[in-house]
Amino acid sequence: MSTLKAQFITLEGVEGAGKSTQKEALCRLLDANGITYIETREPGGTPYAESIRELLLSHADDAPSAKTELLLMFAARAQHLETKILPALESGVWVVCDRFTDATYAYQGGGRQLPVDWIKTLETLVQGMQRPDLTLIFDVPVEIGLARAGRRGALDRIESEDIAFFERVRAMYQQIASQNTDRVVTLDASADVDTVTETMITVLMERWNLSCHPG
Ligand code: Z5A
Repeated sequence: MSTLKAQFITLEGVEGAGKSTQKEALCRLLDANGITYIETREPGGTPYAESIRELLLSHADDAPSAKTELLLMFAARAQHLETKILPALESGVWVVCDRFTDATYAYQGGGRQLPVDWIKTLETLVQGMQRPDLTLIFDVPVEIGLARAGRRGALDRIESEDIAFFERVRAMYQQIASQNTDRVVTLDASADVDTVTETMITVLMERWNLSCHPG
């Protein structure tokens, strides 16, 4: 059993980077080490925030403006953070979250090209000083990620953006990684699933001094 304080872990990357696939392996590592955790995602994670997710990702005739999209991301986040993430961390339960505020910097800041200062202001309003303890960015060339994501079927509203949008998203993730080296670890997600998993597990076992390998 780990004696670390409950960790807030986020997974990030462009479409089809393999976050969901690798999240399962990460959770197996936590299980093997007797760590109590919850899995969650953004936008969403609570019933109310999942309703906002539905609004954000569905195709509608009157699609939200970029500013509306940004505000809805943070509205969902405020609810998620206050009612689920913080209570878990405060009770000693780790949180594994598929996307968080780095996705807002990447998609609304990079993809939509909204001012980063707006995002910083909303981040402070909604989160105060709360930040993830560890962020894993799964980095993959956009064409590879989109091809993987496309195999899953119909694309949602944001997935339907063009290549240039996702190139800006990826570039912003790379910038975030270079500016937050204590918090962010970038993994090459273009390799096969097992190779990415093994690299990730090695990084995590070293970081938290874990002894039990899930395999
Ligand atoms: N969004 C935003 O704009 N702003 C925000 O603040 C937040 C989010 C929080 C929903 O995110 C959308 O919200 C997202 C960003 C935006 N939009 N878009 N577009 P999401 O995380 O729910 O949805 P997603 O990014 O579309 O997830 P995804 O496509 O499912 O990606 P993934 O989880 O990284 O991939 P995966 O499901 O693990 O894998 C996809 C497929 O590839 C699957 O068939 C796997 O078997 C396969 N795969 C995975 N890894 C590999 C490797 N290594 N090799 C080969 N094949 C692989």
